Amino acid sequence: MSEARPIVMGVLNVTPDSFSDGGAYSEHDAAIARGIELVRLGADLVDVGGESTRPGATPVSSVDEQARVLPVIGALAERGIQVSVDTLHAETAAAAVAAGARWINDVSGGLHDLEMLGVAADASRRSAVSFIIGHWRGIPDPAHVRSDYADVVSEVVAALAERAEAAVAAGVDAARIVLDPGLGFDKTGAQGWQLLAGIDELRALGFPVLVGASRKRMLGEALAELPASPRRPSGGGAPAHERDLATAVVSALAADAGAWGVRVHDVAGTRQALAVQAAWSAARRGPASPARANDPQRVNDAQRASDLPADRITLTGLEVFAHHGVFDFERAQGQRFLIDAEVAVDLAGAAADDALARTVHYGELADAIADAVGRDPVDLIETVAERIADVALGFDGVRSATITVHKPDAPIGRTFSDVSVTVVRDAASRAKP
Ligand code: PMM
Repeated sequence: MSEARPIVMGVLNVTPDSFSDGGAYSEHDAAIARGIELVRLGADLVDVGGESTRPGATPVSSVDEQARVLPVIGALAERGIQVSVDTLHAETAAAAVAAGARWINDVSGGLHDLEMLGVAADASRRSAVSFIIGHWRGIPDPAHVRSDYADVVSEVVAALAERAEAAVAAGVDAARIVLDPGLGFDKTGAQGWQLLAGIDELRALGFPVLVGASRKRMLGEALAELPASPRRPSGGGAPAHERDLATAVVSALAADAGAWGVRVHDVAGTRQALAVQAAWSAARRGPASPARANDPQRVNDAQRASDLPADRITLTGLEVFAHHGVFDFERAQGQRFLIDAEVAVDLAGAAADDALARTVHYGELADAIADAVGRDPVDLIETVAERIADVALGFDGVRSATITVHKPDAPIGRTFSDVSVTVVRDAASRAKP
């Protein structure tokens, strides 16, 4: 049983046939409008993909994929919308992050493109990007289904544990990893249900779990015996778009089973199902417990750990010349310090009103940090980081600050590329005595 509402990831497929409307809008405009609509309906983040991973789909080059998704990602991110990029290609992932995506969703978990883990690592370090690792056995191919598992739950759990380990070894921040059992990817319907029933074993790995059952064949199979009805006029297994009610039911059950998130096409239906699940779950916990399931602050588990809202402003590589250090020559000569600052702040109001006054002015933040680093020398970069955190938390609306101070020219008698410290501070704990 889970207390917090799972995040809802709205699916936005930007493929040539997804948005053909006779030419009233360009495909990009229509996709952007649909992404905004998904958020209005209750999506916490929008998953933008430009290549179908359905069995038998024609592969798309990463160049074509980028032409489809980057303008959409850029436009949505500019409006303060949390965006993930659904891609198998490292180049697309990197370009999407540069365009404003804050999540990389790779259904192959880095197996399809060996550069992916490096891109995810870089993005998680520099831009606080999260990495969704799907379970996968290869390009989906109707002629070659690799669903021969002796025990699908333990094998998928072991494979995802291995991928997560590889990601961490490559430098991905473990707090930003999400695991996905990859329903429908080389799994039969029955194996999909076993994986959902075994979600606890996957959660036991310690990472948030995302469920992507939306409109999938396993739902059609579960409905196959039912007669046609107004909502399922086709009856039987029903075409994909007639499986939204079944998807919403899975969302509620996944929430009850402790899923961190659900990836769905019909956001409104899933939000209704989650509201019902939340009411039931709150009553089960009793009146004394806080109804966290209704918490309007849409956060993910990784972020919940440090109680950060999902929105953030990130400033990286701010260079300041200063005289900190334990050695006299450091104090006398000075050296470069590079600062990364991530401040958690609710950006919804600023985005809605397009109002600078309702957000943190990043130019002013940069100036304030530079002033704080430049003044009175201290021995430790820990002290410098703490000082910057104080400054950042002084900006209106900043709920927490993650500050990294790099000292790339530190006096270390070995070849090295960087040394840094990171402090994570939140406004609530600062307020306490
Ligand atoms: N399924 C699809 C595409 N992307 N991403 C994640 N994380 N999990 C999934 O299960 C998943 C995905 C294929 O479904 P679609 O064609 O309906 O988008």
